[in-house]
Order: sequence, then C-alpha cells, then structure tokens
Amino acid sequence: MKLYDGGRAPNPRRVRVFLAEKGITVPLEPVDLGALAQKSQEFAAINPLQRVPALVLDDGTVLTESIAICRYFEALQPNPPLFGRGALEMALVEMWNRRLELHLLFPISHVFRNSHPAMAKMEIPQVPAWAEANKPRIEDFLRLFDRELANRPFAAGDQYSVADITGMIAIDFMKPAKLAVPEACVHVRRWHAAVSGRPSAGA
Ligand SMILES: N[C@@H](CCC(=O)N[C@@H](CS)C(=O)NCC(=O)O)C(=O)O
Repeated sequence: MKLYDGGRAPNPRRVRVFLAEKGITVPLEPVDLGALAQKSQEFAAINPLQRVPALVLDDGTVLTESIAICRYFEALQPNPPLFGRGALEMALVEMWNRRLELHLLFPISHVFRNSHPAMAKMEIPQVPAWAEANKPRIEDFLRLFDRELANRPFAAGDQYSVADITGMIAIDFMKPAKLAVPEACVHVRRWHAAVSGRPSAGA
C-alpha cells in the first residue's frame, strides 16, 4: 500500500499522527501541493477530487477522506483504540471529532484558503468575506470547547482519541491562518500543549 501525503497540510497530517499513535508504518508518496501536483493528470486518476491524503491498497482500491483512512487502520489494528471503546465512548468520540471538524478545522481552513495569498491558485474564487465570516465562529467554538475541557483531559473524555488529533491539528492550523486561541481559553491551551507533547505529534 501507499499513502499519498501532503507535507504540512492538515488532513494528511491527521492520518500520519493517527498512524504514529498506532505504531503503523506505511510508505509515503509526497504530493507537492505548492506545485499543484494534486491537479496533475496522474494524481487526478487516483483521486478525482484532487485532494490528499489518498491511500492506495495493494489491490488498487483507493481510500480518501482522512477519517475513512483512519477507520480502515483502526479496524485492521484495534489497539490502541482511537475511535473509543464501547457504544457510549465510540459515540462521544464520533461526536467530538465531527464537532472539531465542522466547527473548528473547516472554519479555520475557510479562513486560510480565502485570505492567504498563497492559496489563490487553489481556492478559486477566494472570497475574503467568507474568511471574515468564519473568524467569530471559530472563537465561539473555542470558548465552548474550553468549558468542556475544564472537566476532562481529552476532547471526548478520559482517553486520547482521534478527536484529539483533529483538534490539535486544527489549532496548529490557526498559525498559518493568522488566528490565535483567545488568552482566556486556558483549558484549550493546556490540552493543546499536552497533546502536542505526544511523540506522534511530530509525525
Ligand atoms: N475531506 C478531506 C479533505 C482533504 C483536503 O482538503 N486536503 C487538502 C490538504 S489539507 C488538499 O489536498 N488540498 C488541495 C487543494 O485544495 O487543491 C479529508 O478529510 O481528507
């Protein structure tokens, strides 16, 4: 198998961190997003959506969508469990992973893609007003998430999970988007420092 990777881009990194937590090694094939290699004929034949990550299995099956790829590896190697254990924990991990995608990672991505000059060739058209519209939503969600983290160590409960990976990477993505976690969100800051200190965070 081969994992088409995208360097510092957040979604490929979600999969790399997940694999590092599992202790799984997969051969990586870099896709140079800066050079728009994802739009080449060769890569578009692998993923017509022209996005990374993409996992190509030995039989030629292509898996895209970071969480679908993570779920594939979770099923192949359940330990350590990163999608929760038992009905309730699994539902809570799903809930928080979705919340962190929909209300944090995606809005940050909208800000970055619609305001950063380097993204003008990928986000067509760039809509600066959409970047602006997302900024208060990010802050509102961070304040909500901060209240949640006052009572538990990890995004979805007592155990580290894929929701922490999505959240950590979203917060890291705030820097290139020229955003910052509000000073008042002390629990988010504490949690982010803790999950960033795991060896997998460097993957
Ligand atoms: N929903 C997809 C998103 C994939 C995605 O948007 N990847 C970005 C990098 S983080 C990309 O390939 N962008 C290239 C482009 O926009 O042309 C996932 O979860 O993997």
